[in-house]
Amino acid sequence: MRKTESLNKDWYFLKGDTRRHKAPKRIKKGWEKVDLPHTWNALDGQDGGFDYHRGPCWYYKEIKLSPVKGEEIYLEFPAASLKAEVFVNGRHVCSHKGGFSTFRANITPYIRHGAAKIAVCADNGEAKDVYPQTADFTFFGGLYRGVNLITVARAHFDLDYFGGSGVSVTPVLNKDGSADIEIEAFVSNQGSCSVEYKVGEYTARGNSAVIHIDEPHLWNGRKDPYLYTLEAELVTGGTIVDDISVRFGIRSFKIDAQKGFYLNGRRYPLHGVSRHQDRENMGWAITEKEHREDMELIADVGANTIRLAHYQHSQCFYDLCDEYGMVVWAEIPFISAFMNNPEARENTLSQMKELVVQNYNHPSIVCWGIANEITIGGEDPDLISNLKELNDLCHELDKTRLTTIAQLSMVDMESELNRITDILSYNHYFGWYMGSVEDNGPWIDEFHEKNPDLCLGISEYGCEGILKYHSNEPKMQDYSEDYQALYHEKMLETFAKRPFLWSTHVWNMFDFASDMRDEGGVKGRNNKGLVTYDRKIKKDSFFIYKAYWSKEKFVHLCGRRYANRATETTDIKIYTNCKTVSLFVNGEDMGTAQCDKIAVFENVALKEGENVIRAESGKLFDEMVINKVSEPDESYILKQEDSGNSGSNWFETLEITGSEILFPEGFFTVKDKIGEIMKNPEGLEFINDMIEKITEIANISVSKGMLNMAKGFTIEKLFDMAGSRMPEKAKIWVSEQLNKIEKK
Ligand code: ADA
Repeated sequence: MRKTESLNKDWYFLKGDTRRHKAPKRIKKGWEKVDLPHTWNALDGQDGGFDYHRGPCWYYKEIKLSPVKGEEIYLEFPAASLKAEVFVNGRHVCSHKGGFSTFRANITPYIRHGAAKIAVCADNGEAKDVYPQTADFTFFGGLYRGVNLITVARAHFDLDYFGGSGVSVTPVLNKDGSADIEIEAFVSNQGSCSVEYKVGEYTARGNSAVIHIDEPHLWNGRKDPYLYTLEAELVTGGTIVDDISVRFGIRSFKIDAQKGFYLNGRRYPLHGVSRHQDRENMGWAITEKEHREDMELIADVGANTIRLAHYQHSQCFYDLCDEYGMVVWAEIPFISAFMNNPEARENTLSQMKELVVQNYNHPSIVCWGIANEITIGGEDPDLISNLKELNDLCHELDKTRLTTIAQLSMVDMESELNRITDILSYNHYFGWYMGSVEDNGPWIDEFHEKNPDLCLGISEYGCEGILKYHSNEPKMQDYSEDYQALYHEKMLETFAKRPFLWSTHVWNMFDFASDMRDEGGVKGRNNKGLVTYDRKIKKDSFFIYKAYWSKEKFVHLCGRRYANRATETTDIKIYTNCKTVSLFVNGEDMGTAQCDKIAVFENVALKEGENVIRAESGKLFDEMVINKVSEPDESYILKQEDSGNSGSNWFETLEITGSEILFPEGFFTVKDKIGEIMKNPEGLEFINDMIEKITEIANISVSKGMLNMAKGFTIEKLFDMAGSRMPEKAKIWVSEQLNKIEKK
């Protein structure tokens, strides 16, 4: 019978660039004792500077084994970031590329004298043959999901095929309401063994079998995520030689371009969040406890879908999604920068194969995401063909689910990229990086009108919300908790009016590490979460979602961290899903408001010093203290030097001669496309120079890849994107420089 043991305790770890293809024979000085899960980037991956350790590092452990004849011994790696080389007793056992999927190695032939000296080189260094290489998150290195030892009989449910479980379950819901559970077992060295199955009272046998259930209990999302368990046994002569159990759920879904998502024949509008797997001071080396906490918070906000970005997550988390009834988008890290070489292409395919094979039985998953913002570097024909191959691969491996993609905001509404996958979503940051929050609705409407046959979702949208910043007049890019909340209020209104969207996913449920960032005075972090990186504080924006999504009644006072206010009166905003809410200030009744998710009590008078603010609805209440102070608290405003936006005032020094944008005949103007301007040598020089300036003022990082993509944009369009960050004077300056360059 199969035995699975954790090998997480007592490893030795060596950080540094040693020879990655030669296993160390023994531990020398400099090796550190560690337990798994482990990453070497827990601290340097989150502190900014884009200088976290990337490269090969070694793990080493000796184990005693007394293999019984006829048994096979496997090492199981639920993840090794980003690449791994595994050695046992000095001999190379296997290589793996991809930091997020399970792989196993049969080490039986490598065991010597009842011992295995295991050496694993994990490598998160730069490479051309593994994704991700460019993305807005830290690539934590290490054996961050632990290691297991599996002992099985020679005949066993397969352990070698792309890290899968060895049994695939495909529940088919029939028109008459009954279900056929199609089961397929993959067996190694089967010999005379037969396969027997049990699902509750139902039984079946054979490598392929079907169990018919007359009245199945459906997996019905958040309401009733019912799971069945399939027990599979490998039997010979009345003896069980191997057994596994697999959970599955019976459900149907469909997506309609006009009406959105359906679960089990009923409309089931999907609204939810994206999740990254890292945690403060732990990086990716988290345990079941952290996974559960994350899920509890996601359930608490009332989400019914999760985009598990931007890579394969832990089995533990997909299991939780099944148990909580979350509808899941699963994806591979084919992200941001397309690497045009055969090995990289092969890596997209192998990571996809692993994702699908390893997660096939999870009822929560409804779609496979083939890429995220992958056209940043342009829409290369080889990229399109890579995407199509991935799309076909998903369909070949899985006939029951759909394919999807997260498009870069700028992808043309009529691009062929929108017609590769079955459904699609866009990442939009109107109201943060560009434009204004009001631009989202019209964009969605125009897309829907132009593509009435396409199932559209919004896979990312969000903005930074840093707890220490506050304002009476929240503005885009002020990083305040208040702007973040306001932005999300507007996004929720936008979505409520557009029920044709098949899903919406907030970017992001949690703040996360991105060591290259320097945002709003916080180094190494993306602060777009509804909850802080340590999961300790739910920002105000969390509660507007809860008001829309959750049935659990609550009352939440906004602005509790905006504690010092220098005004005579102040507005008090409450998020709630109760119908009425009453406000008390220092015990005095300020009245009761009817509310539809938001209630605002305007111009509430404050007394000097402490004011106790209390919102009540029935037995529910929330309380906070606001201090009336004489001077505005300067710590609430982001300081220019902390903005990571050093040259914001560069335009002050610019010399302009006119006061408006002109369009002289024969010369370049802001109506010309960047690509056209770049064909002219002087134009090219100017664009390169301007990119640097725009990067500074607009705090947008315009990479070479992005520039490539922007070639089709006019300069006017760039102005639009920069929004308020591009002052009028700067626009005129750009226009005047262009007007000096003659078109040839
Ligand atoms: C992109 C990307 C995300 C995310 C986001 C942001 O859209 O897909 O990984 O980090 O940008 O916050 O800027």
